Amino acid sequence: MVVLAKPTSVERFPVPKLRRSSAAVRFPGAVPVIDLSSTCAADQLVRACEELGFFKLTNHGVSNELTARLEAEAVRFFSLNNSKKDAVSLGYGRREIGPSGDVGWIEYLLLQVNMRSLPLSSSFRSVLEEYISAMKKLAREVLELIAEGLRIQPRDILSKLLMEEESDLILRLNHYPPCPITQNLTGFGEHTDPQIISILRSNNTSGLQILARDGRWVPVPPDQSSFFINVGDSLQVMTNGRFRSVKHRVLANTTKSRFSMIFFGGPPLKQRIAPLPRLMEEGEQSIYREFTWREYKNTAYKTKLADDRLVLFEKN
Ligand code: GA4
Repeated sequence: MVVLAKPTSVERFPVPKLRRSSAAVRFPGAVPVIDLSSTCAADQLVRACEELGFFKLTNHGVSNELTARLEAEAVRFFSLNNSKKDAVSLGYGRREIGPSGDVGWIEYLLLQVNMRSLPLSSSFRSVLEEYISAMKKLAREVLELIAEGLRIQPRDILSKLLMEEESDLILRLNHYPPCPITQNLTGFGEHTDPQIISILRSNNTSGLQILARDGRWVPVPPDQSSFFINVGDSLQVMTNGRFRSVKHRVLANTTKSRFSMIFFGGPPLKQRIAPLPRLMEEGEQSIYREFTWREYKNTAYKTKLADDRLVLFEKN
């Protein structure tokens, strides 16, 4: 059973009106859809990362059965009573997001991928491990295609950052319970992801929205069999602002639960985050001052969810 406190201090947002954005003109249907098996995938990925920082991935090779198994475990977990869920002291959260006072109509499990001993059932743990290796493989494939599309070598210049023993990988399982009494309630407030890339899969309940370049919130229709990928702040820096780390948010649904699982790919803490020299044109200067992933992550955890964290690292 899910018991969240009353949605008193969780913000409400006006419903966005649907109009065509400039990105929608180049990508009919607002969100670019990229077929990973297509021969044009590399170029399309780069274009989507530049124009929107967000795309939907089809023909990704991850079995629906694996996702369904993980979702079933997550549903089972979230239906436990709160005292049992609270006992998973590392990782389970309800309503509070981050340490800076942000709240949402949500409960979640936030799992550091390299953390071995979680007090979860063995069936849950084994499907988690399978899913995480599928996500690492997919992240590798996407990042290698992006390097190909950017015409930079070596091919694993980006993907290797997520494949190291100390890479900072997170899996987040979110449950947004229905909220029948309040419309347009925030499930997860607007924010950008600090990492390199994020790979999201959800059930068939709407709620996710992305911020288009013209300032409009664009609803992303759910698609249970596809993944949605977004550029994170670190990839924006590594491309010196050529790729966009897209702002996104989730509104709670009045009738249906939304479940989502997101894999966040971050580099090792000691990794320096800076524009890739191979991408810089002659005489081009970095927009950002130098920093490590540790420094960025520590700063992120001192900010509010909606803050623009990258401006703190821009050169004046
Ligand atoms: C956003 C992306 C991931 O969900 C997350 C979030 C993290 C958290 O929930 O603990 C943060 C948020 C996220 C960015 C700013 C800080 C940290 C909450 C918050 C207010 C796990 C992450 O890595 O950064």
